[in-house]
Amino acid sequence: MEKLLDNFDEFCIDKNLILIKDKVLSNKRLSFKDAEIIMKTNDLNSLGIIARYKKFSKDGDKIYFVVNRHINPTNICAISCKFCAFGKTMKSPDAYEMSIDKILSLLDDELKEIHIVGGLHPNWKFDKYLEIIGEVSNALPTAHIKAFTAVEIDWFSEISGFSYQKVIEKLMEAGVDALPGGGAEVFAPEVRKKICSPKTDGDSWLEVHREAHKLGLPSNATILYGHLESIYDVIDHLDQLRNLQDETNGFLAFIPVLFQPYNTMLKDIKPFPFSYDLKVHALSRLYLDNFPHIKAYWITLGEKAAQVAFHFGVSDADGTIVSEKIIHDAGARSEIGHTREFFVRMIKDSGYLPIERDALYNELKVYD
Ligand code: V47
Repeated sequence: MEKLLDNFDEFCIDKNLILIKDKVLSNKRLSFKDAEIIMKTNDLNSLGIIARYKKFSKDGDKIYFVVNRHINPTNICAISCKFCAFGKTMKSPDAYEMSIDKILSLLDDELKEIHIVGGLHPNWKFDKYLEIIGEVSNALPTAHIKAFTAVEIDWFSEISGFSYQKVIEKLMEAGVDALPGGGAEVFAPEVRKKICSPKTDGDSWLEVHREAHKLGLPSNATILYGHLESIYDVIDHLDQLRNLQDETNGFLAFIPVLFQPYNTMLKDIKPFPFSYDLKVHALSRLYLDNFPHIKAYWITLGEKAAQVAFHFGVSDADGTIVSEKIIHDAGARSEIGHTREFFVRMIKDSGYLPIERDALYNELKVYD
């Protein structure tokens, strides 16, 4: 593995990256200033090699994926975020609510992870959400349930009058095994105000995850990037997550989520260059040295770009997903319906070893 960095000082074009490489080689933590160098470099080749070295030092050539399914029980949402095309008002002709029977009809025995998130329904009680989890858990005890973002948990706390702790305990009793990473967006308050002013603030998002980790419930974290944020907002976001992980060690994966503008109130934002996606993924791997995994969310990146991201520090390809509404309502063009075999091939063709996992990263099958 060390060979990856042989002759680095000679072939790298941006000599500022030598300092980053030396720190990574000697396992020293990157500073805010180092992160700034990474986000400003144009030497993508050299950056990719450093991020790949860091990924290899954690899990060698393994890239994980899961046979999973996303379920969004309702798109009716009490708040309206400018970046979101999914949430609808009760009166919208596109509003929907799934019955429990409908939700159960989406399950099958192959699934190892059920990812459940949705709108903040103005009329549903907390008990309704607990019922959904209980029914899914009973129907498919062999799958892990990864459900409800910190924003939803904050909402459940508001509508039930329970503390975050009590809400999370009840969700765990009902069958939740992990929290997804959504709702983090960008913690920087001035950007948050512009893209999702009514939403749970960054401190509350972090507090929900702190509580979950204290209770032994693992979680993921995300950043929504590619809209109004600066590189300093990205670094600050990662810094806050790294600090929380130092405290709790409860995060499993970090997922950069590329903003999709269509049908949103931010539709005029110009796309960022692909180099920015690669830098965000590489920085995530290098800066979040205490996070086990960085995920390439192929739904937003697209399948081909996700394969490139495997060479920029990524160790997880998410999974089959089956049906996706939140990002496709905003124009994502990734295909749905990919099979287990698709992921095996996608990972192998990139030169990595496919590992099928469950939601908690237990290895289920090695495809060598
Ligand atoms: O937080 C909403 C994002 C997120 C848009 O934990 C948008 O394993 C892009 O949380 N363009 C939810 N993104 C997605 C999410 C997630 C996804 C995959 C895996 C995991 C995990 C979690 O969707 C929201 C928000 O950032 N989102 N609208 C949009 N227009």
